[in-house]
Amino acid sequence: MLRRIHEAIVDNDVTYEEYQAAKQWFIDVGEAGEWPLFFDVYVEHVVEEHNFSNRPGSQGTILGPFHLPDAPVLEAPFELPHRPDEPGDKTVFRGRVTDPDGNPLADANLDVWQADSEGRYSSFMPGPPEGNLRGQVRTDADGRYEVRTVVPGPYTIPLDGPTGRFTAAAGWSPWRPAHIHLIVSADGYEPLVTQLFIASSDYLDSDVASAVKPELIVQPQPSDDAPGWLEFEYDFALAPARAPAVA
Ligand code: MBD
Ligand code: FE
Repeated sequence: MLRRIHEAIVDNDVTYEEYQAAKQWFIDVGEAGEWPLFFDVYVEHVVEEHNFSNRPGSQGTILGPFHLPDAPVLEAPFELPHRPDEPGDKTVFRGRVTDPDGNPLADANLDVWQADSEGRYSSFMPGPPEGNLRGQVRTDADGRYEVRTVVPGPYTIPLDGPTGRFTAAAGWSPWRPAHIHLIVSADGYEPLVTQLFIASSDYLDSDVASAVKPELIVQPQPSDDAPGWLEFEYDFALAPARAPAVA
């Protein structure tokens, strides 16, 4: 890291003024508590691509800064906790968790979290109550799962902080397209950290976090048997664990 910084200073003829401005910007990122945001938006996708490009099974993408462990494990009807008047289009998604050959994984866990229809994550932004739109579900004996929720809205990084100022200075869009986060895990398999992107969302081609993959785009459609609901399907295939668990 230091070698790259030293090279950049020489290559770009960095002045003392620029050095002091850069130093202050780094200090500002820390004081604003934006290092998790900055790293996950601008760095994590390369780590993900570099480490997992040859992994069998479903595509993953970045974790991001808004996961919280210990979300409640849901019982049927597997509805993510939400406000009584939760805004947004109701949607149900379902599918199977399998190994790379399509064999079902029973009792796999899907840890699901997402922004509300206005792009706000509970516990990180004012608006939604603690625990909103966060929960875990388990697959049944056939590896099937189901989740009821609302379609999230696109998310923008805070515009008034150092990460937002950096983004504006570069002339980049600060938006992420609407997405649902998941960590899919099962004993003996690599956990799959991924996101599902809503096909009708803006910003699919300009994600500030560079985390969209075509395989991860889903298209919620009006449900035939549940009027007023959208629905979509998604199957997850997990790669076998790289090393046996240490006793
Ligand atoms: C998000 O919602 C997100 O998923 C990532 C990766 C970075 C910033 C905000
Ligand atoms: Fe997110």
